[in-house]
Formats: sequence, structure tokens, C-alpha cells
Amino acid sequence: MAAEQDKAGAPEGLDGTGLRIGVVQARWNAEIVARLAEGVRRGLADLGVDDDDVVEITVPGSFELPMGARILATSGQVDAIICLGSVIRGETSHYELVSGESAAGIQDVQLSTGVPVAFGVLTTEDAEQALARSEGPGGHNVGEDAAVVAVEMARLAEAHPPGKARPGHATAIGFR
Ligand code: DLZ
Repeated sequence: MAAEQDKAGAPEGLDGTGLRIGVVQARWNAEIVARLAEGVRRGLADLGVDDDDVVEITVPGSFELPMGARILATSGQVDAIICLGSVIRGETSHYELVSGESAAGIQDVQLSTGVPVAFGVLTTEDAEQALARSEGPGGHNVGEDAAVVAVEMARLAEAHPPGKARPGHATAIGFR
């Protein structure tokens, strides 16, 4: 199946106006990550997110992305976060470790804090694949996809804020 057909796409009418978005960028494979960051900026601007509402920070590598995301998530400054990195198998002796810990850590941050975190980390066989997933306007750019995910999930979280279970509800379904 073609890559385009695998994309989730943006829900009809998705609007990021007024949302504050954090972007955490790894400095390893900086040229690729800069291309992803360009994609994020394009994607957020297309959805109406103001430049002034975007908080950007950098971390050393993809292994540190979860910690960077956690720092932003717990700061209360942002409604959603996008993590950007590039891990290239052919150039990374412990590829599985770096990419696996990055992915697991990012998932842990969003589940434990309740602040959505989009996974914009390329895990590729070689640099050529990484370049093909971080293209300019009109091309495929995972940063642009991650921008849509961040806005969609921020709106979802906003529509369903944390609350208490209804009194008696737990008993009614059999728990005491
Ligand atoms: C060490 C390392 C290696 C070998 N490769 C990558 C990579 O391809 N992409 C990336 O983002 N980071 C890499 N790193 C750095 C680790 O993510 C981390 O910064 C260091 O292990 C220090 O904790």
C-alpha cells in the first residue's frame, strides 16, 4: 500500500487557533530534524496555530526526547507537544535501543501527564529514506503529519477534560 494511503489525514474542520504547541527537537542528524521542524511549522500554520504560541526547545538526541517532552508537559505552557528526531539504522550502533526507548518514553509521557505528544521521530534504514520523509512543501513530511496529530489530540483532550466518575456509577457496574 502506498505511503499516502497509510496517512490518517486531518478531521474535517480541524482548527488549531489559540492552541499552544511545544516542539522538542533532537540535535542528532540535525539536517533531517530541521527539515521536520519546517514541516511542523507549515502544518501548524495551515491549521491556524500562531507562531507566538509555539514553544521550541532542543535536546541532545532522540533518547532525551521523552524528558524534553515531560519538562514541557509539566510546565503547563502547552496544550500538546511534538517530538522530532531521526535515528538511522545504518549509522547507529544501538539503533533499537535509541529508537525503542524514545518511542516508549514518549508514549509514557503522554499517558502519565495527559498532555498529548505526537511522535515525529524518523526511524529509517538509511539517510535517503529519512530525506524522503522530510520533504518540502507539497511533499511527504512527517513533521507536517505530526502537527495535525498534535492539534487533533489537543482538541480531543480539551473536549473531554479529566473529571470524577459519576456517583454510584462504579457500583452500578459491579464495583464497590
Ligand atoms: C548515541 C546516538 C546514536 C549512536 N545515534 C543517534 C541517532 O541516530 N539519532 C539520535 O537522535 N540520537 C542518537 N544518539 C544519541 C542518543 O539519542 C543520546 O543522545 C545519547 O545516547 C546520550 O544519552
